[in-house]
Amino acid sequence: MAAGWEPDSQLGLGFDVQIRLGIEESPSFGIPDCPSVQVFDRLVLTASKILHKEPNLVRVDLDADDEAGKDCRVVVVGDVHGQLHDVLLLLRSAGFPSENRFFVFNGDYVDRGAWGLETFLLLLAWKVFMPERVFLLRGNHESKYCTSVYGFEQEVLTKYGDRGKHVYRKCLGCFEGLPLASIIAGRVYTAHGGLFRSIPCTPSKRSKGKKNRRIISNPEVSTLSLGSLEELSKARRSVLDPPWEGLNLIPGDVLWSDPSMTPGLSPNTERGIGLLWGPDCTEEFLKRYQLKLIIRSHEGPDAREKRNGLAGMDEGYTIDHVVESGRLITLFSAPDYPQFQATEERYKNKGAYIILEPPNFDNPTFNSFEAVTPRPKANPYYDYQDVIDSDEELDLAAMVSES
Ligand SMILES: [Mn+2]
Repeated sequence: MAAGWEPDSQLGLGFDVQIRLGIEESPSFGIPDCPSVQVFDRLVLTASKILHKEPNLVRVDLDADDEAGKDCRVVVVGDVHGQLHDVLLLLRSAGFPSENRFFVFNGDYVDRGAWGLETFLLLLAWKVFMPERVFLLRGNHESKYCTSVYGFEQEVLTKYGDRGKHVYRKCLGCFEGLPLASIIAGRVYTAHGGLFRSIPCTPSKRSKGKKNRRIISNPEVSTLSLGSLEELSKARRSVLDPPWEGLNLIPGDVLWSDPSMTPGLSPNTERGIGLLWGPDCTEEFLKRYQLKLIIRSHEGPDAREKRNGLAGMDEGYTIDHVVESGRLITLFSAPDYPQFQATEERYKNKGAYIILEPPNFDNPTFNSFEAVTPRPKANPYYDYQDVIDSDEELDLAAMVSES
């Protein structure tokens, strides 16, 4: 730990975890041991307190007219999925967070890759260290359902042994605090999945005598309309499993939706949750809020292989919609994804991050990067032979019976 810092201070805590994770000590990308349960508890408690206080829609305000704002940059990062070695490469390439370098992460820190826990803790350490510079949004994988299928739960249980359940529970609690979306410099909207529907205000119906009351709101396809930032701000985000009904539809959409080349809004039948939205919706959203750019993530090379009319993810990003008011971009930051594959032929995709610069922060610079080689060896924490590649065909029936 750096000399002169109180061990219990936030600065000390952030660096303590980083050092334990080998950030400063293993330039060879060796993957270190996880921090002790004691350090884990302190980090997660401190980070959770900060995260839960943030609004659903965090505003990353930069003022280029301000002397300090002139030199600021914002780095936007997409899915990283537990590929710690590639995250470290990304951070070294983009530069670590600093007074002038902001970071917005678009979620999906865990699952599939073997170091979801280390990745998440590293980012939490940065959050604690620089809460006004590092913003961590939630991805659809920061949920109980996904982590039970795609490896993170098993990873934690394996790495922490008899304290594993405790650690996993604390991680889920922390996921609940992650905000859903950001607005950067008043011009750029970012979220893991993207746009979301409006929820018509129908009074919730109680079915008398039944314990399991449900908010009845099942809008017909024809009544789907684009939601507002006000609705997003009011949504309840502390629901971890894919929220698929009532007022919780908004977080579900923000985390699970995908763009489409077909105009309008429609249910995302491929994923079983969220929406598909067309270029007209991108235009409507940008225009309504005088935005220039939407940066969303959520689709890797596997997902893109099956999407008609949308580009592949070879370079780690795609420009999906170009409309009058601006653009819609998909950003994916896990190169050579997924870490474990059943087939011999790999996608060999690059990962990418985006840099937004003054004066307007709305003209993105794309930085594609190759995966770290040689690929560090690890064992998977899920049955990747049997689990489908992308997050499709969500098993809603299983979720209902579990909850
Ligand atoms: Mn995702």
